[in-house]
Amino acid sequence: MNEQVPFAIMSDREKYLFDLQGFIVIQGMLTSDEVKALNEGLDANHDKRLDDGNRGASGAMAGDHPRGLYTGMLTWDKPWCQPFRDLLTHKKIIPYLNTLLGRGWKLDHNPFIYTASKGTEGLNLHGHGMVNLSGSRFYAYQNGRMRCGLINCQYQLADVNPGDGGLCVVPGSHKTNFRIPREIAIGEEDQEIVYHVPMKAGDLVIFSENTTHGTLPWTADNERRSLFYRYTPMYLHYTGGEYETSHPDWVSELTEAQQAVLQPPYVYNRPLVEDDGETVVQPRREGE
Ligand SMILES: O=C(O)CCC(=O)C(=O)O
Repeated sequence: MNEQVPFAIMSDREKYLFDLQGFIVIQGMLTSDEVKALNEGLDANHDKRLDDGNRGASGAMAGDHPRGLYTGMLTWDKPWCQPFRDLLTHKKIIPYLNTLLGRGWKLDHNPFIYTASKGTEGLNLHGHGMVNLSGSRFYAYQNGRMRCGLINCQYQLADVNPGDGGLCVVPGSHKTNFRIPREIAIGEEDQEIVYHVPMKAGDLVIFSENTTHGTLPWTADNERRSLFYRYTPMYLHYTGGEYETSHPDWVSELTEAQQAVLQPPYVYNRPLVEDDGETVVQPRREGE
């Protein structure tokens, strides 16, 4: 049994499921007001849609047109940026990140949204378990702790019903030792091992980047709206591009915890976000 604490923690059930599957779904992570504010922000910025094309979807993953991509939400005009800024260190996500990444983690790169309409192409399955010795994309359990490289937090802003398409995963594949065969990756063989993840608006799925995952073509009449925040341990930067070491002016509008997770990768004397949302600066303790 978990001890009673005044803030949320990752429960024993959730730890078991993540260790077993390489992903977990947290139902009702966001309130309907939070989902509404995020959707209103997206609606008000519809003109910023980009095509996320040429990702090589083949076989059963192919479709008629590319999915939509939005980035830069943290700097959209006010008030539209605010609900996206609030998610950076949402009080409910902190304990999951502390448990899976260790104390001291950071946003890896700009949050982004994938949208899809009926007929939108998918994406071949990728993420290769433990095939390569990689410090950036891994899953390990050691000394009583789970640890990952890049972690995906995908919030749904619209329902994803069974058969709609969108995110699919191969449960347990974060521990596999063999590369996924192409015929499985393109959805043509052995699809009973692939799990489509149905969710309601406001639900969250957390998965390790080394859990084999991909996208099924979108078949529903309603728009897919999936919002990604991707985090890494404090010592790691996964997705390319220059890292800003001096923060732009708008960062001073953020809370201490939000600013802490926009810091570049480093370890020593780093501000750490505790489970209760407080930020502490201290040298890393041995064993963490
Ligand atoms: O559609 C999804 O949820 C998965 C997307 C993905 O794996 C990717 O863009 O690399």
